[in-house]
Amino acid sequence: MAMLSYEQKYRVRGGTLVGGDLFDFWVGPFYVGFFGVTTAFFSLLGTLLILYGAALQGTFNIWLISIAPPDLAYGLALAPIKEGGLWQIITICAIGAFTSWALRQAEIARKLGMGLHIPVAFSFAILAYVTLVVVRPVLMGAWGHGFPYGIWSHLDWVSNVGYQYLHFHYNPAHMLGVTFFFTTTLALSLHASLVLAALNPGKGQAVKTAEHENTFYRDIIGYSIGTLGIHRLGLFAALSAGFWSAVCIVISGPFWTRGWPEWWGWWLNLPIWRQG
Ligand code: UQ2
Repeated sequence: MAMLSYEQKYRVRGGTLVGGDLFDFWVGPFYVGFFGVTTAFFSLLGTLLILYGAALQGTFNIWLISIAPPDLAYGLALAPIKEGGLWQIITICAIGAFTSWALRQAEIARKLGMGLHIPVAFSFAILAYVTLVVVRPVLMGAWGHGFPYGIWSHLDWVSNVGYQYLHFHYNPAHMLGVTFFFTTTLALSLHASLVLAALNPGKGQAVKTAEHENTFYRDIIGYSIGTLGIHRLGLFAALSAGFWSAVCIVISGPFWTRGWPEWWGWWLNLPIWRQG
């Protein structure tokens, strides 16, 4: 892969969290590091185990491959390989790979003297996944509450778990999650279109700068959040989406077992309008 001559100056030594200088090198364009090795190990092992599970299942149709968690009867015990044990090992590989990836991001950020915003942001995605397959199953007492690893089957799982609580859109944390997901798309579309508009003024015209970007929003809504501000807003909205998603599923079951519409009884029962 091509590497520009000036990139050589960013190939600096140090910043490692584990392994010192031992894994402090690159393979082609890729930084390795201790966590590059562990990322590769867990990803490869996890992928091979998924392929083994597909072979056991008897399909290599990408949409239909599914690795199911153990039956609820196994509780929080280890299950036999073909009875959900595969799902348990694949889950360990996934968490190992995701965590290694975050720590590799942290090592590279440290190496370059940058902030740790990228690994912190990625950690919210890891948190959401771990909430689904570890925290909630542990709180509910069985690995069987985890979701199956399959493109089609995980959609069925989401649908079924949603209907278990009658109407998931009445879950207040779900409302916050959805709102933040939409806010994220709104913020990114506003930002991307604004930047592209400033950079593409038309043939022969000079490219516009942040002054024009600010002025556009001041003219149209009387307010500009600023070039740094829009990125702070975007990161906040995106991390909040992941955070509230994790909250909305972890409270469903461990802390609320009835239908979510019923949760709003507290509002209907406020003394100012409650009958009798
Ligand atoms: C902005 C600005 C940018 C931007 C955008 C805005 C110059 C390049 C998109 C406008 C954003 C506003 C007003 C906030 C909107 C609020 C929500 C909740 C979506 O002002 O500064 O920098 O990209």
